[in-house]
Amino acid sequence: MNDRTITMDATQKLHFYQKGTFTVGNRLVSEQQRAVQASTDRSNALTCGHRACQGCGEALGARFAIDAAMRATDNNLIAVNATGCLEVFTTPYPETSWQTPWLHSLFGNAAAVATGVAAAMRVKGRTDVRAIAQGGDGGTTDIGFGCLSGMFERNDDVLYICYDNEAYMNTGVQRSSATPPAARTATTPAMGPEPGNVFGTGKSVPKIAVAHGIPYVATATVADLHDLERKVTKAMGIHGARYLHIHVPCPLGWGSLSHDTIRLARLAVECGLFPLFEAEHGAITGSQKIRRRVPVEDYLKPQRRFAHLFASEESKKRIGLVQAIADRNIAEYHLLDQEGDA
Ligand SMILES: Cc1ncc(C[n+]2csc(CCOP(=O)(O)OP(=O)(O)O)c2C)c(N)n1
Ligand code: SF4
Repeated sequence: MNDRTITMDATQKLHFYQKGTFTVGNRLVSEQQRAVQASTDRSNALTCGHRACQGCGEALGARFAIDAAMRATDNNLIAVNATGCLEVFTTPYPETSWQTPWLHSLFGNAAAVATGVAAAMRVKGRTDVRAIAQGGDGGTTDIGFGCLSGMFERNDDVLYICYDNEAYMNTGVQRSSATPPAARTATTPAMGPEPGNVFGTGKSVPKIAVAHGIPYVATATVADLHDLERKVTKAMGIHGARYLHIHVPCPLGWGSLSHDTIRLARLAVECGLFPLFEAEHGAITGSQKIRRRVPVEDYLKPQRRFAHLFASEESKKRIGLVQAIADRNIAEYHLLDQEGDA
């Protein structure tokens, strides 16, 4: 029986995407469950004409996230953007692709600027106008980390969205503290006995956000835009500090094919390397089960940044270290149901 047959079965739960075929789309689910993009009255936060690379996961993630936030706030939204690809490709002066009030902050202070926006709206009595801050993983997990932690601990009324493409892409693919182990970047070359990014380094900002005890934290992926929209909508229904960390493949930095962006994002989830979870007030409240578990090789192999792992039998042994990380995530976030297939 193939997945198409399964979707015809009234007893089978329909999903926004189908495992096996990797088919994705609104036509598979009921009208009420469809993504904002299926609606002709969508806000279209990020219009065409911007200069992102073909297949840019960040452009896709931002469009869906900000569209969902605009819808949730009845278009009463101000977005603050850290320096990075998203800022550069959407706003080459004097043009802009944004259909919402939008401010460019410094590279490292988007969280603080959005806090100021929220405070200004409060002073003006415009509590209906909500603030969002957004940036790449470099702007979030490295240079903007102090401002972000301050925003969290003060419980400022801001949703911070990190678009995690796992390196500083805008300036030529330098390593960030979100770059995965073994990945080749301009600053972690595939040379020497342990090529690529060093194992045991980096940090999980979603986990650190949970540790701040803020009202809402979630991870999301461009492989499941339906789930991403749901999380943005939920976040905008809450006041106080909120954090959303979206996994966004970058064809240029990852050395992947433009048409593989969604497939890679999905494989990252299905191998366990990018766990999808939600947390409220310091406690994990749920995680999304892996629907069809795959070995990490399936995710690593199509990306040139990991090509050195497949160069020799000796180097292949290091794939086991990456698999161990995925296995730990699967156990920690309970990513498999009892049968091992959700
Ligand atoms: C203080 C400061 N240092 C360095 C830069 C140069 N710079 C601009 S964008 C960028 C990298 C952005 O990386 P990331 O935040 O991961 O976003 P991405 O481009 O990957 O989306 C850097 C280093 C800057 N603008 N300001
Ligand atoms: S370098 Fe990566 S993140 Fe930047 S526009 Fe291109 S695909 Fe998107």
